[in-house]
Amino acid sequence: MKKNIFPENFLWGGAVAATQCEGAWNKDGKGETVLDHCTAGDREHPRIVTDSLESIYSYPTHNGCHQYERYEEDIALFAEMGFKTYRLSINWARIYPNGDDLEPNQRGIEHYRKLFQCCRKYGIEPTVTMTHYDMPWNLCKKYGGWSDRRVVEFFVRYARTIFTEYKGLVKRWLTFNEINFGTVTYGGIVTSGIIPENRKIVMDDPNATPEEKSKRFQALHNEFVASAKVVQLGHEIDPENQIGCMQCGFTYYPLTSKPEDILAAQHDMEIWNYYCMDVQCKGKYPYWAKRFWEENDIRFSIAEEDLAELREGTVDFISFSYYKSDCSSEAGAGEQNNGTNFGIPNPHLPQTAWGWCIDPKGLRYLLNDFYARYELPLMIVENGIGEYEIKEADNRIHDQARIEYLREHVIAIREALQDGVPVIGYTPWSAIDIVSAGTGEMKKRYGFIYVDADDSGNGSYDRYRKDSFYWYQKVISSNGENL
Ligand code: BGP
Repeated sequence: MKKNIFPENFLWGGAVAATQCEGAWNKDGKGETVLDHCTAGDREHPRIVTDSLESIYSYPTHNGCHQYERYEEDIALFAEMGFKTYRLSINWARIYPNGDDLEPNQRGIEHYRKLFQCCRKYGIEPTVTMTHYDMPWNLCKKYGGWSDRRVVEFFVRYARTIFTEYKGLVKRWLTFNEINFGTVTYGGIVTSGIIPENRKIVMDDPNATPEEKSKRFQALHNEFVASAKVVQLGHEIDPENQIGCMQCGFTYYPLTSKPEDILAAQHDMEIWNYYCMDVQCKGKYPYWAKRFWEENDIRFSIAEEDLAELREGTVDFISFSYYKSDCSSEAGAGEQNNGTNFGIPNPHLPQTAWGWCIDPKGLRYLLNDFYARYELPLMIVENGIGEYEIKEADNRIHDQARIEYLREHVIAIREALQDGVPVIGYTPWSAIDIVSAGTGEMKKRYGFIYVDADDSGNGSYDRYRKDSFYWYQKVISSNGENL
């Protein structure tokens, strides 16, 4: 019989983000975050950024799935599934409500302490994202988000607080969620904290001015410096800390075998993946960056001491999300981008209801590609399928599409392990139904656990095990043998 390829200590689990699951958006001293100020949206009505909170009070992001109050129940369910790890995030604005406060909010600190203790009680190791689309709104308004260098020190202060408070409870950390996706994209606000001029959240604006682009790349540079400082600080405070970067894993294939398309795909891989990963994993900007900045009129300042800081603060491992792959062509994504997709759909692949190409082989490809380049352990911290789902009269939820999607991706991970890639864990998105980051909808469901809630906040918010819950339980108990 073939030996099981998954290592014994493989980290099976599930993932969420605070702003999407907690709710309690104005409770216990929490400050407002960037996502609190994003309306819900869909293809016809994209999300926008607004100053007003009242008009969007009932939007799903403010409610999440009520995990702030119901975390004990949720963690018990995760334990029932057999989770070894739970990937969640600390909401920055619960600890430093305005971002630039001198003292942290004790009630926020205590909340996460109890939550982590609860995980530990069930033998679940928390994997904690330090910031996942939750920049305090005050920092966006007052400082222009990460484009202001002072924010680096605010983040370091926040990191010091959480490393110190949760020493011994949390040992695996991720710095910035999808740093490449949220900041490089010119219209993005969620990671950069830069409020776009027109308040529209588009993914990639071909009309962005050199000033706008420069601001984004300055913000990204400041995040890199913050990440490098925080990695060093985390190691000082507890040498057992393992600190990783978190990247949106983009797989780009050439649309055709035309050399121009091949170069376009290579270019996309470089900009969207390696630009951020090189800095965080190798401690330096990629060799082609200078030409890229020059040709795109991107100008920003790199302080004298930054380069040394980047060299010293490289990460211990790589984590990334993987949902789909796209194609690149000489002509660019153009109209097909439509503000909702990011690249050209692959004619050989099926798509989800939201138009994302389903491509398990692309995960094996990316795992090999990242490992060949960086030789660091890899963790897939998001992977899943958004679906419209219904709870049947007998309270069952038959999410067969999810089971198939995840099964094929677990097979891809197994292949990569056989290839020799050190994959350390897998936390599908999402552990439980939560609000979509992209659209702000509750009806785009990803979880193993169904939450009885709709987009207007109606429903009991009670939890129900989906078919995928029982499937994943078997996968974990057999350590990936029984798929
Ligand atoms: C990633 C984010 C998550 C998450 C997921 C699914 O980009 O890190 O926060 O939500 O995508 O995307 P969506 O919620 O838009 O379907």
